Amino acid sequence: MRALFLSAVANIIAITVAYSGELVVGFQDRQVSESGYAVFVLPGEAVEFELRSAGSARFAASVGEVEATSDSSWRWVAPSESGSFGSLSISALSGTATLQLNVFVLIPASEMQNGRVGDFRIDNYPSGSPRPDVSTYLPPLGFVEVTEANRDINISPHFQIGQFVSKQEGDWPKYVAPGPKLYEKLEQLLYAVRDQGFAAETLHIMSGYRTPYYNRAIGNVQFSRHIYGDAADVFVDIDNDVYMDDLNRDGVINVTDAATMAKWLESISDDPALEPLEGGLGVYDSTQYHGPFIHVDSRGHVARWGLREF
Ligand SMILES: [Ca+2]
Ligand SMILES: [Ca+2]
Repeated sequence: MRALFLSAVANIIAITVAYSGELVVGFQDRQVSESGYAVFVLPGEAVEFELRSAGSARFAASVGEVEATSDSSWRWVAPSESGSFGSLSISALSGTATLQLNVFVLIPASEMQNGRVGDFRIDNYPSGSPRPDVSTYLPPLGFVEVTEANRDINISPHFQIGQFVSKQEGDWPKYVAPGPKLYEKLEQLLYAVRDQGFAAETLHIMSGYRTPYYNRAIGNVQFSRHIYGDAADVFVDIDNDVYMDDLNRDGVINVTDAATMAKWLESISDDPALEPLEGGLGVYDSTQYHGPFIHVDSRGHVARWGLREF
């Protein structure tokens, strides 16, 4: 017990030192040090925020109510209006460091009627679990209401909520089960891509969240991570032609480019920061419907498929 406690303290100190000079904030079992991440909350839910870097900070909220619980922690209560959104700002009292977070107040899953939120069909989530870790397969507690007004809001520094909406038919609003760990993992993948000399501003999300209804319609497996919001099929697309780029620089674009992208993600999997983001990684070849891509998810345990060496 004592050893566990000491190791947890050591981790926090190591992370704080690594980000020295920036603000590091913990909330909801997460820790962020960059602006642009989103906080997903149920209406009226209280969230504890804690400053984990040195110094003191002030906390400002465009929505909801905030009270300081110490000089480095706050209790913020989300607005009661589901579907609303706003921002939080944590600023260092000395220096210029500021951390801006976006807020999405979820539509509670309990508001679904006949498998729908409004006109948008979601359908029931499968019961049970294909694995002993049942918590990974619990239905989402709520959904982000994505509209033309908020689709361009960031959920992480380089990704917007609109990139993750299901391709199923229907008008706005659409609904997305949030996957904060997935978004952190995609940021890490993007950094790995940039480290290889590809100046991508984001990754192309071919498929992000899928409702159980849509997932079944396209014939996918029942417990697909896409229905839990923590999976995405992605590729690098700097030239913006909605097709994978030539990542291994061999003059052709094929499955070896997807395998190259998978290799880059695997190459950073030893990073302790990625350990809580562990999950699935699959390589897919092109078909007549799509180009090569990789599947990435943060299901919490290792799953690999389609990986290959060239
Ligand atoms: Ca391309
Ligand atoms: Ca290639």
